[in-house]
Amino acid sequence: MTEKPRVLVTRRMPPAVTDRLERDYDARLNETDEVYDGERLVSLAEGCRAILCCSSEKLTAEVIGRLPDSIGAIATFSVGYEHIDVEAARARGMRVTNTPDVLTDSTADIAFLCLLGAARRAWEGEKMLRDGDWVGWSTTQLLGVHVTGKRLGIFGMGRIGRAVARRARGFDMEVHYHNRRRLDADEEAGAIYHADADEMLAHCQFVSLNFPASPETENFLNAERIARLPDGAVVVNSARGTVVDDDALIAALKSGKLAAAGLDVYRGEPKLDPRYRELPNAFLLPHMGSATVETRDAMGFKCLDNLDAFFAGQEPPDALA
Ligand code: 8YV
Repeated sequence: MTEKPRVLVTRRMPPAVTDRLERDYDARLNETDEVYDGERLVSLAEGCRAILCCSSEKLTAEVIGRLPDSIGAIATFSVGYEHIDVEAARARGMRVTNTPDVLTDSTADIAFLCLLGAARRAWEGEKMLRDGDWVGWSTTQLLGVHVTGKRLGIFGMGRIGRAVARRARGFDMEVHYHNRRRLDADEEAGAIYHADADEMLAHCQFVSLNFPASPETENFLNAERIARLPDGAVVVNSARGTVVDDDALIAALKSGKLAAAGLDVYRGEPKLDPRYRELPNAFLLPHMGSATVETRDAMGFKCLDNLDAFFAGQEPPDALA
């Protein structure tokens, strides 16, 4: 019998994924689910042939450069891969894979939850009720921003952006989008393309950010861009915290320039800027985009499909490098 390949698994996996890992691999599991820094990653990778990581681990060029030669593949349990220096891995002949498609719908659902939660003041309502402060219904209590029929601007019309657009159509929203390339008419499904992101802002009563984090998209939503939005706009970020300038967003939420924001992601997670917690018009979730049983299982299985292909000498289906 051939030996099972040893794989370093950096975070605790869902039970069904752990079962398959233990069946097919000599899995070095993380029972405590602590987040490994570069030092721990390098030492725990000793004797392993692959790493199954999450976006919580930073696989910088420096860390990748120190990994043992035995590491042939890095499979990340995420669609985003800004935490991995893919070029550094490629230079060392390591394969890198991610998990596209399977989290599209759950992430778009959370984007829409953020949109509705922010617009309709869901947190304030729930808090009032749970704190025992609800003295009864009134015509002017917790009035929010009407959603149906409004204009939504989607920045980044990849899989998740398009899934957000499908949900918006169910709310009769007029969908505008900015993307590096214009989509085909069937993919567009009536959405209005803007080649210039800055020009689109003036149309956006709602904004949904759906593009990956990169040095180019750092602080994309800054003070100048927020100033171009109509007064009372609602901003949703389910992409990455770094695409928003926190100072600018917080100032606009405080001044009333923006009616509300719905956020699922933060710079420096899990330590978000503490000022967000003080803002009643910020609807905040703890990075839950892909957090359904079905999606997390599918993400883990996708990592394993990629590793299975790698160890079988085949092309991994979701190869980035
Ligand atoms: C993951 C995500 O849960 O896939 C992504 O890029 O942001 C989330 O869905 C998280 O990154 C775990 O690695």
